[in-house]
Amino acid sequence: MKLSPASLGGAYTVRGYCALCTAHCATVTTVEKGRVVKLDSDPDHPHGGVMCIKGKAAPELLYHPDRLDYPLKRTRPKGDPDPGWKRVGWDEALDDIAERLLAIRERYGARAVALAKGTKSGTSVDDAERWLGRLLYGFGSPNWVSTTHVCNWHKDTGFSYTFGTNLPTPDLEQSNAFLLWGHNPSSTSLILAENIVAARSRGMKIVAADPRRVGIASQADILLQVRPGTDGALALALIHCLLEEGWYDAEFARNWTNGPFLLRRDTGKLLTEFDLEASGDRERCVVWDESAERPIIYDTASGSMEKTAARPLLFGERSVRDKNGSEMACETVLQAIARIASRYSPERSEPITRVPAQKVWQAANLLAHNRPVSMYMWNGLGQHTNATQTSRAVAALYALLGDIDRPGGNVVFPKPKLNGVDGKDLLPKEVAAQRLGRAEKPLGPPAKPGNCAAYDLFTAILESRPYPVKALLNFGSNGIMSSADSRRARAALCALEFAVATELFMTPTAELCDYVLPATCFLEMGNLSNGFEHRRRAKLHLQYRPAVVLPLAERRSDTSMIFELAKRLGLGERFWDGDIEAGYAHELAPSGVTLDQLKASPGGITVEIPTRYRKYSEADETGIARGFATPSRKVELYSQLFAAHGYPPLPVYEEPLMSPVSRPEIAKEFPLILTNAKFTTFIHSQQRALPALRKSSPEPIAELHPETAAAVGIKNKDWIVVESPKGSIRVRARVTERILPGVVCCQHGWWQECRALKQPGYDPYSDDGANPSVLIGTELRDPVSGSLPHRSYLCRVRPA
Ligand SMILES: Nc1nc2c(c(=O)[nH]1)N[C@H]1C(S)=C(S)[C@@H](COP(=O)(O)OP(=O)(O)OC[C@H]3O[C@@H](n4cnc5c(=O)[nH]c(N)nc54)[C@H](O)[C@@H]3O)O[C@H]1N2
Ligand SMILES: Nc1nc2c(c(=O)[nH]1)N[C@H]1C(S)=C(S)[C@@H](COP(=O)(O)OP(=O)(O)OC[C@H]3O[C@@H](n4cnc5c(=O)[nH]c(N)nc54)[C@H](O)[C@@H]3O)O[C@H]1N2
Ligand code: SF4
Ligand SMILES: [Mo]
Repeated sequence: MKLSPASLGGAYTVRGYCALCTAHCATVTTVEKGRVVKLDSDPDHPHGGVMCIKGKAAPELLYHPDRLDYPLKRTRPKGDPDPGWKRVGWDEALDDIAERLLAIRERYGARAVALAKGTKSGTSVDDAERWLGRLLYGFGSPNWVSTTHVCNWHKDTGFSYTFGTNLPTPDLEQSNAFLLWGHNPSSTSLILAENIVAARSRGMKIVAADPRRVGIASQADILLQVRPGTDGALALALIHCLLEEGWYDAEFARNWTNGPFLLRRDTGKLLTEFDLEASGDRERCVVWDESAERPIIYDTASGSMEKTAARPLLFGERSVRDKNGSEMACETVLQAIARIASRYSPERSEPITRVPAQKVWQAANLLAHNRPVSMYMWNGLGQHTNATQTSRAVAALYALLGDIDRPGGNVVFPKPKLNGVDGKDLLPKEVAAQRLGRAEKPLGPPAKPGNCAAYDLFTAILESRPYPVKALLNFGSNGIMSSADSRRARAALCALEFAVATELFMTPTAELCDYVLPATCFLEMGNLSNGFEHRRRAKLHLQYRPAVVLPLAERRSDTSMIFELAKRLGLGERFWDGDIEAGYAHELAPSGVTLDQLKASPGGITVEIPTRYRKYSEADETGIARGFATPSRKVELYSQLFAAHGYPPLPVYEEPLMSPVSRPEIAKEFPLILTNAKFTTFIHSQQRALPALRKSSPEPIAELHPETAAAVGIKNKDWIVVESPKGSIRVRARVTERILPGVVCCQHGWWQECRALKQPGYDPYSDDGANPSVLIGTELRDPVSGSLPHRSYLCRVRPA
């Protein structure tokens, strides 16, 4: 690697961005005498202006004495208290790893090798993610293990079943109201929080739904403090208000959603042309033309109505004559939604959600009368057994507000065009179909976008179901801590024939592998960034982030490990014979910007592409509006795909599978609702070893309301036991008015010690530990996405 001559001595600064979390804040790093001394925010960058304490603490991460510095090989059996780590050379390690993987492929097939990776939104494995895909799919395995089923699937793929796109970027510069749902960007995504605060200061209103009054939610005009896991009922309550009061966008609903499509009352399925004529097409749907008072056909394939001047009926029941001449009772999709929503009117859902009815009416009124509305949702909705339906209900609510892709709504902003390198095209369809979990979740993460859940991997390892998995490449994922049922995770890792971890630290997961390879942190490696997430201008911004300093000791970047491994696995040609910069040049080719230009522009280059709004209304080559990227080209309030797979096609509320309502007999002993949340100081299971951070959050805590605490004799800062029917942990009580009574909010990720501050580590498996993953099992899952109930389980608390 080449660094600037200044790296040889003196002081210099390097522009880049912090790769620790999803915010990717732009930074200026100062190096003195070859040592990184500080990181500041880069004010001249479209993703600049803010930074958090974690980014500021990055020098401690770079120089931490517990960082892994050399490739290590296990010499003693797994499960042995002493792994017998032996330092080995890079070539020896990589040669042996490649040989073992090829042998396993030879014996069991490529699918017996799985690859797990740290989350994009909270690790710098993000730098390497595209190359990891290329490696795994080039090797021939479909088994890409991620945490998307408890992370972003519900806001992204879940949302796409309604809108044909992942949740787009809120156009906050032009929004008059913002709906924040189960997301706390002040702690977890600073750039977004900054955008919201700026919009608020020019008058934008905020509605938030969160069981806790924290961050932006604490400044909201209306905060809906919802019982965890009942957000679907709350969304339906808001829908009821919009429909009942006529506050929805009727023009948008009529022209751009499938709300006017007719449903058969007998089957609840969409009425199709085939119901009306023997020669009719099952793909063509029917709407009721109010002007002519007759049914007309909507052709899904072309996106056109049989009659251009039709005025589709939005609400109501109609009788149509079927192909046998009998009358068939039908209603519009919107009529059916109105009926479902009326069962959750604010007054009726108050006992379910615990949100006062009057607040729900106020929130609906505020949103409807302060358009355009933009929104964001995330983890608070994604870790429940009903997460998919909740995401559908929130999407339906947003559809009724009509602001998708309008100025001030959530907008699909342009990004520079780059060549994709993630290797998805290398995997044959029939191999992708064998992905673990795909049979049970045909519309879930294993199908779209192509991810396995850790629990399905563990079943394949421990029970050879549906087939054996023998090896794991683990690139910076701490699966022991991030998956539910950490004890089973340990058993599975111990049962593997071969496992490799690339890591910054010796984590509980790395500890169970055969090789542990030392990875660089973001200050020691370069990357090509294709656009930033949260701002319109930043999406157009390309940047080459150089290494600030040379890698310490023998650390290497994941990207360089992948390129080297690829050569040894016979994939050299697909990896530019190991030349990473040739790979970057290939990616950049269509953008009009070269790697040399980027290197000469350290702050990056913004590619000018004009924003287009309401792209759904633009005509396609046939002259018809292109609509949305859904099967019907309409926003799908009714999902035909869901219907075809036996899932409820209309958004419905399902009570969480472990709740006081669904399991009253368990709730007698475990009366409190267990949820969890992230906090500003740490990312998942990381950074507990950094003194600057551990100082501010030394111990694991659980938040609970004064009433909840008093009922069992708990005082603020007491050590308490949090118990579920599955297990227990010990944490400190934080007694706070900010949380809904009856709810206990934990934090996950506590395992690492901080020697400098003499703060202990925590056993991931023990009842005396602090790992909330041992509190929930993996049996109860969302039927579509396989999400687990990290945020709606039952528990009780007592003083320790
Ligand atoms: N500091 C920090 N930043 C991070 C991360 C981190 O670990 N630490 N992780 C990164 C990653 S991978 C992700 S996915 C994002 C996640 O970012 P967020 O979505 O903000 O994650 P959380 O703070 O865990 O959850 C958001 C909110 O959900 C609320 N909540 C809990 N249960 C419920 C519920 O049932 N309903 C509703 N409506 N709300 C509920 C919590 O009170 C919390 O305020 O953050 C990224 N950034
Ligand atoms: N109970 C509970 N469980 C949860 C959640 C929750 O809210 N509650 N949240 C879930 C969510 S949203 C997510 S995304 C997952 C996250 O789960 P994981 O992706 O497993 O995240 P971490 O636990 O932070 O582990 C990431 C590991 O990557 C290492 N690392 C960091 N950067 C690099 C790098 O550049 N290269 C390499 N090789 N290693 C690196 C870190 O040292 C760390 O050990 O957890 C999920 N699990
Ligand atoms: S919010 Fe903090 S950790 Fe995340 S990118 Fe910005 S500075 Fe880094
Ligand atoms: Mo996540």
